[in-house]
Amino acid sequence: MLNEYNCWLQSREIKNESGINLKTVSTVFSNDALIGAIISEQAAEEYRLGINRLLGFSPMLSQYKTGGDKAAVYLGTIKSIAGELKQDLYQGSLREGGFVIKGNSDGLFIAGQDECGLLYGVFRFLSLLAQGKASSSMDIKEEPASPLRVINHWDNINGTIERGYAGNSIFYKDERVDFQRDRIKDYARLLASVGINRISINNVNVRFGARFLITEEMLPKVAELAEIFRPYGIKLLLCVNFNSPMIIGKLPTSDPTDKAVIEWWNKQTEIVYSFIPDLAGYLIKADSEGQPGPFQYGKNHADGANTFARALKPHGGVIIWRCFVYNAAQDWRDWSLDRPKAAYDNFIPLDGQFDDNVILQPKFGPLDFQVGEPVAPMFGAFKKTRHIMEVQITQEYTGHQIDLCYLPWVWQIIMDFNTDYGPNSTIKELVGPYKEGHSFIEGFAGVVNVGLDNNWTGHTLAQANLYGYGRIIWDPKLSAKDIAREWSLLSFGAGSTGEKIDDILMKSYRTYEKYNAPFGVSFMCSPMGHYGPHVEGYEFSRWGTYHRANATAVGVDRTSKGTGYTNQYSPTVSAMLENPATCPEENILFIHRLRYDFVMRNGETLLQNIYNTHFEGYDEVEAMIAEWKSLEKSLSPEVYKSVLSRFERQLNNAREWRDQINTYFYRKTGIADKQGRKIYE
Ligand code: GCW
Repeated sequence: MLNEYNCWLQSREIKNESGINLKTVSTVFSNDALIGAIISEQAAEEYRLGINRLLGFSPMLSQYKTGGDKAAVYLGTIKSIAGELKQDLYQGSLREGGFVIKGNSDGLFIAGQDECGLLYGVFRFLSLLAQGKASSSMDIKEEPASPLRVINHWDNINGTIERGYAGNSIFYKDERVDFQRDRIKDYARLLASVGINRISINNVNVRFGARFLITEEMLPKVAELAEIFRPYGIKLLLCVNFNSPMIIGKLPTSDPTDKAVIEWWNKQTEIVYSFIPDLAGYLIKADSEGQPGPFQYGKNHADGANTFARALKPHGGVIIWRCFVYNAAQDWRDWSLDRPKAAYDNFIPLDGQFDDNVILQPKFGPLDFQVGEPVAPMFGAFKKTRHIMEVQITQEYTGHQIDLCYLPWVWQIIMDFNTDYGPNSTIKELVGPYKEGHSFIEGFAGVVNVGLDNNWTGHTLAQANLYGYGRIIWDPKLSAKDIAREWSLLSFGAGSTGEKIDDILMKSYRTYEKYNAPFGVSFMCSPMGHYGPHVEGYEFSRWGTYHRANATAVGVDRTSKGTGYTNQYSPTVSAMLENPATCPEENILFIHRLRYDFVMRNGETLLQNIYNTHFEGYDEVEAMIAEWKSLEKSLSPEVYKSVLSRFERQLNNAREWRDQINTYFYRKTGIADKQGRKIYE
């Protein structure tokens, strides 16, 4: 039965049906690189732990010696195994982190392109073994699609987490870095097992004591964290405050073009690297929602980013620069401003002006992680700028890990989105190493959903979102269904329980979407908290998130006749979105302002579809609860009850959404539900 803490790395005494004797292992490492040696050692240790977890015995590991005893399994790099054992596992070169798993009459070889590749190869092998898919004739070659596979923490130094729904921070407590070593190590293992290789450990809103994480006083503790993550091939990123030269350095300005400011960043960065020589770099939220940035000095974001880039360059570091830059003090009276246009308008004109160690990080959608948002237009449009895509694993707008919402579902839709800038320009085809003149997306950053809760994610089934994030960015061709199946097999084992659970997962996104704000119209959620409905909660606010419903129509016209947002896409995508008959219906109110009597593809009016989806959404939650109840006997009481109690809260939430949305539109229109279902006055 599931031990929630162990997530997808369960202890499970399975039968070894692989046909391989997994007991004797030779390590074939070349110990030339220090960090590489640490990672290879960890890979071997993970093999030992993993076999113990799954088969209940501890294999014998020994260093390979020429002429020594034959082993059953060999762990090394492709190069070291070719050199020592004359096994030609792969000619050519895989990407960093790639690996080969190959069985032949000489044994089973798990070989990385590099040491991280070995580590990932070991984890893949263990995963396949646990899924009953390992065999003595395996022949697998893999390499990650995304070079940068990043986790972002929005953890605050006081231990709280911005948009965190699974307890307090695993990194901080009482204004300081404070953590349980074992817990962090277990976390690093979970992340490495799905291929994560970068982690930012503090909130992008860098406030209070967190502003001093880059000082000599706080760096020793940060360096301890780096040391725990290092053997797992995970490098740290630190979020910095743009005004640090003033806050820490007591300079009169933080103007990124000022000589003293440039000098200050160079010096401070040297200090940072003296504590953490392999720091991946900095991450910054500038000119965004109250955070300082270059605009306050009349400078643009290339001026800002390049100053950081030059300070980091001598150390091999990068600056990851968020594109969530928009005017957060808008006037609802003004229909001409359109927040979703902001990121493109601010950054596309700067394409080509960023140094080669600047990586931009736009959110996947143009607004803010809403249900039913289209993919942002800058993807496919950048040609000379390194960039990654930001998604939320934490469920800020998707139910706070109270409601079940399986996110790989929507990530698959994102991956399949065709930017249509020539052939091979779907998002999943664009994921890959940066190349000038191409729009390759170098990876992803996921705002993570973990905290100190014993099961890490609050909702036990939300573990599938963390797992799925790692898997889909490693291989964007994986489907949401494949990932759900893998995850449930690893978590619950073979059999109908896991199958039923992945079935529930697969329905959950659409169900959530049905009772939420209709058809991509967005931001009908409660202000600040973002859980539950408040239809006009943001309607007269300063945030630029309006739906503008009146008695006849709802939505914002973002076509070329409206705000012109659709002009930011390639001509074919723009044309597809502009036409209500071809615009995806889940995004239709994001792009169009439609009358309630607009007829949708199923022949029903928009209004009737709003009613239908909201009734259905609630009913589907009820059905999921019944399915969950049918699993009681096959689950531990702890897991069964905690998930059930969340489902019960979800049902209440769905009820509020259903009734408030339906009543709102009924009051606006005076038109009743065709099917006569209960809509409150
Ligand atoms: O959606 C908003 C969130 C903020 C968050 C911001 C961002 C970290 O409500 O909590 O701040 O996005 O992405 O910067």
